[in-house]
Amino acid sequence: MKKIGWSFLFLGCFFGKLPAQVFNTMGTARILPNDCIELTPDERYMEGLAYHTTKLNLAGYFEIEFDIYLGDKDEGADGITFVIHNDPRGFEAFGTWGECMGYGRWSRNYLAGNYIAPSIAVEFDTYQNYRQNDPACDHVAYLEGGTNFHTTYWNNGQESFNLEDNYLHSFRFRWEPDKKRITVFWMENLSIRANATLSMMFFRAKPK
Ligand SMILES: [Ca+2]
Ligand SMILES: [Ca+2]
Repeated sequence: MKKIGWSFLFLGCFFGKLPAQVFNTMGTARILPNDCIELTPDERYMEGLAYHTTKLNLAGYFEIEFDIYLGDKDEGADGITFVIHNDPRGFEAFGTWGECMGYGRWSRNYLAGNYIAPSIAVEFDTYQNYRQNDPACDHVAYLEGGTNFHTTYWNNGQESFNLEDNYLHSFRFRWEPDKKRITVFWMENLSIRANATLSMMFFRAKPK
């Protein structure tokens, strides 16, 4: 499959002020003056990451909310990932570009190259890649351990589901520590409910 697009394109718009020092950025990511972060420009083979510098306490309940914009080109690629990790590289951690969306690695069984782990992630995928078991439609999926390979996905029940519809989309991520349960809302629709199964190492991580 020929790559036709760029690594990922994302504008996360936050309510309230977005001071630049709250985020560590890498690659092409940049803080915009309108409380948004542009992860990549509309160009091919770009990769950008932005990390919030406040560490999460996984012993407590939390929700994280922001808006996502994936452009207006249905043929675009590849999408973005929302990642929570305890990778020893900290704010320097990054994954592979292209179909790995700055998070994962080329093959789930090949532990080489760049990937973020231990970690959990949600992908907003706009391009079908057979190696990652993607469906033909755009989709939202839950990921773990630095691989984009997934066996389930959410497309709002629409085979024509399209994330690049030129709209801002609300995203809400809920963490319930007692159940180790992740819940994801896309435009207030329940899109993912998953139990984090991977890496007790990750969940043993001491919050700071
Ligand atoms: Ca699309
Ligand atoms: Ca994909």
